[in-house]
Amino acid sequence: MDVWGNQFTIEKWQRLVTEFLEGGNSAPIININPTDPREFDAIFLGGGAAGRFGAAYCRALGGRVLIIDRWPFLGGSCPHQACVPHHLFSDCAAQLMLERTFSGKLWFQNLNDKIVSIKSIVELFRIGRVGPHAVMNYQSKEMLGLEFVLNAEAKIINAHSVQVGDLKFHAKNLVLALGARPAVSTLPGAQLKGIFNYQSLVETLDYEPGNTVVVVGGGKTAIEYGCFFNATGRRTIIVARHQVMPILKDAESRSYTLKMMVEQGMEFLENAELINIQGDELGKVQAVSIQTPEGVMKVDSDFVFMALGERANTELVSQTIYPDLDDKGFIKVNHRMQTSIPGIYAVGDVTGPPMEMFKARKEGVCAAKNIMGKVSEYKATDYPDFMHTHYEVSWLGLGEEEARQRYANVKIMKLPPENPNGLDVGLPAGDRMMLYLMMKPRMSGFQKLIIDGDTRKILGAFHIGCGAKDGFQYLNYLVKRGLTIDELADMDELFISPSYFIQLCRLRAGDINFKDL
Ligand code: FAD
Ligand code: COM
Repeated sequence: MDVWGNQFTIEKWQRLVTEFLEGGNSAPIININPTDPREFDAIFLGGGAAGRFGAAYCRALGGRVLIIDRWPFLGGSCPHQACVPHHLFSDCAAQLMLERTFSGKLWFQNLNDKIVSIKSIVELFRIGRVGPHAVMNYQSKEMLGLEFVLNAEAKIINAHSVQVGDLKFHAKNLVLALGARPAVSTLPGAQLKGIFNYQSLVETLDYEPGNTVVVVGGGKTAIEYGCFFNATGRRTIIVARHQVMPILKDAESRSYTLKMMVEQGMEFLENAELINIQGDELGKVQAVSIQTPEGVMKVDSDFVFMALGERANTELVSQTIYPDLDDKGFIKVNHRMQTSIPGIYAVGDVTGPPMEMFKARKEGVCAAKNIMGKVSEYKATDYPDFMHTHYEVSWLGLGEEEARQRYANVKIMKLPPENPNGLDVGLPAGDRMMLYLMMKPRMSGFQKLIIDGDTRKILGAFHIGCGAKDGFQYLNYLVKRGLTIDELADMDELFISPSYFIQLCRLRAGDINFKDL
């Protein structure tokens, strides 16, 4: 299907993408300028976050680029199977926690013992995701002027040539932006119906899960999806080989986060392993056995969610070109995003962790700059991070323990303050947390700032609650540039905002030998 020269509206793209996804239409969607005589500076294999941003930047620098993607839309896994469903589920979890906490009070319906449909939320997503897909296609074609071939598997012929069906394309450079996929369990029974991962959940769930969910894994995806399942009213057991949430480095913040999840009914089995999956006569999972430090535990469940990490999509490259891979199978790149093969770059999830959108997009941009002759280096370090439980948990910099190892004079500012009586105290609380403040104060959140008392520089910040995540993007930028307590104190707070860091700093900033707060 040649779309060059057709100005499709977003609605038209929405209908088209739906048709392609639902009808299994295998015709490539070709958007190539037939009158441009220039050779392609780069072919981006994969039009997800890394490929799309890289291609847009390359074009902005005057280059000619082609994106090839096997899906009928640009934007990749984020809107189709990853960030967007995750945020929908996490939004539902936050909303349901509010409704369950205040069930039967004020205007809240009585949700006690009620189970909310997971299937209907997944179905909602399957229909809704086409909106973002359509916007990506419209924006890429009409606004960014990108050339692309969609709905088409690419084959690499050599370091400069790619084949799509009968079409062959040649470029000065190739950029591998092929993404990653969920790692799968090798346990017998892992193929049974009812065993899901983040992809198969949104693609194949066709029944309403029962009352008990088993989640395998202790990382972000396990926690985020686990909290959602739990918020729908189901018993949710997280099985983690080691500790859960190893990524959350501040012990006190981690402890508050865990405590609040346990209060919501989440069950955690640490140092535990799934050892057996049992199915019924119809080939559907019905129970699992878990090895825990205390012994083997059998759990009846028709819904098991595997969050075992990700593997690079390298099948395509392993057939014809052989870039060096690391020991986990991700494509090795230097700081310019160059692989071991001259003229071939790799960007995004295919190069390994951190699996984050900013990293994928910035790697794409870095490759684009180098391709267009602007020497550029990128390595994702010192970035802010977040994870959704029923709350938003955001952090940057060092946790208290590491800060104390590295600095002699660490100061802490936090809310609520140290509280030996363990009373149900309020504060912090900001937008979306005020009802908790008034009715269940201990649930109104936790926040902590870690400071080097000698240089007065901010070393780390942690926030558990809602609404502070946006601020962490900007705060991290300033912290990396040496933001001090005094500079933070000089900012203008939009009181009441979800994080109280500015005013806490101002309360102490006048003091040369300031103390904890
Ligand atoms: P992708 O977006 O996966 O793009 C790869 C593209 O390559 C795909 O479009 C694919 O169709 C195409 N492709 C692959 N093989 C071929 C082939 N042979 N021929 C043609 N095309 C091919 N990050 C955040 O920052 N925030 C979040 O909230 C967040 N939530 C997440 C939730 C989950 C459950 C997961 C799994 C990830 C989440 N991430 C999040 C990470 C984020 O989704 C990824 O880092 C990002 O999407 C990676 O972009 P990419 O371009 O590298 O890969
Ligand atoms: C966002 C997809 S959902 S992309 O990064 O804008 O391509």
